[in-house]
Amino acid sequence: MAYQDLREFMRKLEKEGELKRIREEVNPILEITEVVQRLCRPGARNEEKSRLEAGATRNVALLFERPKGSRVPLLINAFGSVRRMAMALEVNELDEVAERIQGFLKMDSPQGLFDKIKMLPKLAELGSFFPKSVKTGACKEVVHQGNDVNLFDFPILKCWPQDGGRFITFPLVFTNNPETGKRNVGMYRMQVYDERSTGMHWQTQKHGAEHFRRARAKNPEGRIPVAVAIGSDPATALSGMLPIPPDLDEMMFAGFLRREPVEMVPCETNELEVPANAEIVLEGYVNLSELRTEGPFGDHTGFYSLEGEYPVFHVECVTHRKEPIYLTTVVGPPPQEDFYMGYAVERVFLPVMKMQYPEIVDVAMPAEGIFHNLMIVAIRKSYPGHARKIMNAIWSLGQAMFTKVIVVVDHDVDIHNYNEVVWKTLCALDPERDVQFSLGPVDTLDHAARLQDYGSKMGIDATRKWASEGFTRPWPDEILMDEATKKRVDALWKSLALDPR
Ligand SMILES: Cc1cc2nc3c(=O)[nH]c(=O)nc-3n(C[C@H](O)[C@H](O)[C@H](O)COP(=O)(O)O)c2cc1C
Ligand SMILES: [Mn+2]
Repeated sequence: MAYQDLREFMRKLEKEGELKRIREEVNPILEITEVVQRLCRPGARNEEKSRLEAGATRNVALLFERPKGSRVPLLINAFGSVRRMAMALEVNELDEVAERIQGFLKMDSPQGLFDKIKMLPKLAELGSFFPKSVKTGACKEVVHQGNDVNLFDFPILKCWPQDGGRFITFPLVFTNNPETGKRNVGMYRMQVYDERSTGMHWQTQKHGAEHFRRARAKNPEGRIPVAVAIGSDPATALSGMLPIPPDLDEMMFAGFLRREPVEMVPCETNELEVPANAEIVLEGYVNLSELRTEGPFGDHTGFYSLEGEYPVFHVECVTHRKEPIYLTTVVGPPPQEDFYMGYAVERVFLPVMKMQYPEIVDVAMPAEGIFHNLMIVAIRKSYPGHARKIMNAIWSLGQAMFTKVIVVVDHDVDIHNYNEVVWKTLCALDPERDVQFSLGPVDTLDHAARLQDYGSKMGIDATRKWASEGFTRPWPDEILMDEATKKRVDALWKSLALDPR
């Protein structure tokens, strides 16, 4: 059974020792961030065990029961470890989700009748994940309209000292494509300007921004309806960050992840639908002619993203559950909670990449690469120029287009061992020959790019070079001891008395 809502996930976290309640009053202005920092940094996957052994504070989810200035409790770091991400998706290992996706991808275009019949149960299963419209739901337990709406009822964080204000950091932003009517859901931060308006940080290449541009092209003076859900069952809450193609409904994907359809309820004041189990819903609109300065904001690059001009969301109605829980997260110097979300995306979508490019053996995105700055790719190289072909493929693959540096290595490099990657990459490199530059769209948050949203990328071909690529010298073998010698030393080992006693 899927988690029915955020509370059920919270109870599970608490039962498993993965959540701690904070009864002290703590200020959502900066203080909560600082508490979270002391739990989750440094705390990269590999370090976790040694930190625990050293008696470091445990990286757990936190429920602040008394955030200063609000009656609403605040949940943070709920997804801030590989274990909690796996719990959120109800698997033991994230690879299990990847295997399920692979199962569906394999059922491509069956030829014979029997193949078609064999596929039916899978297709029916897929159909059973479609979101389901229901009349009403828990998110409607309390309704505030008009002057009754006050965003400051909620313990919205000011995360870092130079932030331009308080930011809603874990929203699901709902819009419909003005041309196709198809739904999009994205996680885009929202700077609170006053009781009833916020920024809408739709980065240029994201689907929400595309909806805005298409609607504006039709009617520059008009507005589009927008709804925001905060806090839902974990798969639904996470679906807003998934890099899936435009017009593919994130709510369908959430249904697939939780193996149960997401129940959707109509908004009170516009035609959009939101998850029935949401803790808090904001309904309103964005004027197509209005932009306002947004930021600065301490971002996941570990630097402040600069001020920019973004659309404004006007809130007309707030609905919430009785005693709602405010779900949020902090981004900042890596690794933070969003690293684990990104890591789950990397693992879950690997089969999709492999399906399109079967030569890809594995990919790794180190936390310090902030998702878009560095991707290490291992390939089974089978023709000259293959590494460069994969770079170009990645630069044209959905949000992987943002990847600033791609390092392509041979299939026998353990790309999750960054020491090995550095060693073998540098050894395989003739820099002038093996580095390739390209121009294209870059992440809006890249502050080093020559222009916002546009800049250069670098690919490093760190594979073994072939004669067919013009490399005429012999390529040396990697040094490895032979098995017979290893066995003989195994037999000798004890008598050498070299192990610590
Ligand atoms: C915590 C967090 C905050 C994010 N904030 C933003 C943001 O402010 N603006 C943005 O465009 N993307 C942001 N993203 C990334 C988007 O959620 C992600 O690119 C998503 O795929 C966008 O959905 P879309 O493809 O439907 O546009 C954020 C991601 C996370 C995990
Ligand atoms: Mn989308």
